[in-house]
Amino acid sequence: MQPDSSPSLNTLLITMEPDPPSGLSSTVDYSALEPAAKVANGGGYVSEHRGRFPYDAARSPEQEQKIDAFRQLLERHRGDRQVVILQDFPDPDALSSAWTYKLIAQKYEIQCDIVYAGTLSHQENIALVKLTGLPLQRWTVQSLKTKDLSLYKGCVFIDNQGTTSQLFTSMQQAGVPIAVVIDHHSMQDDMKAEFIDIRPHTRATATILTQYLQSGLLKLDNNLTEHVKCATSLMHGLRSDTNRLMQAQEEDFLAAAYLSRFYDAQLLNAVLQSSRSKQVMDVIERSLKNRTVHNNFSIAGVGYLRYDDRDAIPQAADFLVTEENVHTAVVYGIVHDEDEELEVVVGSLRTNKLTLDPDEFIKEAFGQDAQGRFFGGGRLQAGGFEIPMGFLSGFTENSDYAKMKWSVHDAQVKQKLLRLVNPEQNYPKGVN
Ligand SMILES: [Mn+2]
Repeated sequence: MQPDSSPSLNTLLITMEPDPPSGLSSTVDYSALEPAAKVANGGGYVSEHRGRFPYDAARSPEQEQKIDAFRQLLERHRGDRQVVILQDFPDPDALSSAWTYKLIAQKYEIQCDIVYAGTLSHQENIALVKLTGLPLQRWTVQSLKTKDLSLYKGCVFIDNQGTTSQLFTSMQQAGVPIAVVIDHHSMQDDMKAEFIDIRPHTRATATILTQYLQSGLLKLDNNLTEHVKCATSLMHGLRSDTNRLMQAQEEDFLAAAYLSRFYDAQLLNAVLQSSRSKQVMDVIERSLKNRTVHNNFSIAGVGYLRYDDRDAIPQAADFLVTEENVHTAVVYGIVHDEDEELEVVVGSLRTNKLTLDPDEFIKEAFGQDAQGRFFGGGRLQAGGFEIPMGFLSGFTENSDYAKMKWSVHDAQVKQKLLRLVNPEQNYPKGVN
């Protein structure tokens, strides 16, 4: 779900080419089926239905305005080159939405490079990128020094607001203006961008991008392999951010219904069939062993893990939250990258408790850094955090020292979480 990404794609054994799409005939004239009917919907507004698919979402005037503003933005930037920045560990929702943005922008002769700075670590994400040929580049902060950022007339944030990307600061420093932000996480910082579409109540960014497609910004064509693969990735993104559609709302189902005309079910199946690596299984095992349950919260520290296995953390949290009498799971560990001398405490939260807001919970638990930026945040039922280790950072061969370092961080994270989980225990009632 949340974070994920690496070029270790060679670990993938599957190299199937999907069959050519056998979708519905694109010659069906829906306007003939539904002649210019004025359809009122539950939202209380009336929309013109001529020429739309019968199950097409009726758009509110606000949505229409957004789409118009977006169209104008694309028009203004005709011929530009833009960089689309994903979170350091991009998930299927981010990957597929960015690809869709790129294809839409292409129609306006805007050339986009989709980049991320971290790792593709979830097996499904690696499979998705490999099997669909999703155009993606990894830019490390170091490699940025060799890039000419002045080529880019704007940067674009999709499924994130820059707070989860190491590239954000470099873009700011290079003076690349923020052209577009499309996201469904709660508003993070006060962002200044030319076009912003942030919908915290929408379950998936893929739903937003699918609505753009439905509005006619780009007509998907069953005969184009790239379109079929992109629709398949959107279906995957949408499913993955809605817990296989179990948390989907009407707009997500409508988006999925639209995508069902174009996606390749066999290809999606191949992506979903990808299996977990041994390392991921080991992290899940550690999370099971180390978990402690307080007030229906399951909390597990998993110690050190390699940067490439970072996505094992949300997967372990997904698993822990399935235990009886547990409504919320938090799993965290120290992620290290030996080559880049990087160490960071990474954690994931999953909850089934409707009254628990992961964004609020994480912000409250860990607070802000010296610059006033939160260590994490979330969306419905899921959240994540990353805490830099500062002076204590740096991988060491000395195992006693490493153990000591882990226990300090483990205790600190636990203490912060338990303050919220067991408030009474931590704030004893006054003597009077
Ligand atoms: Mn998302």
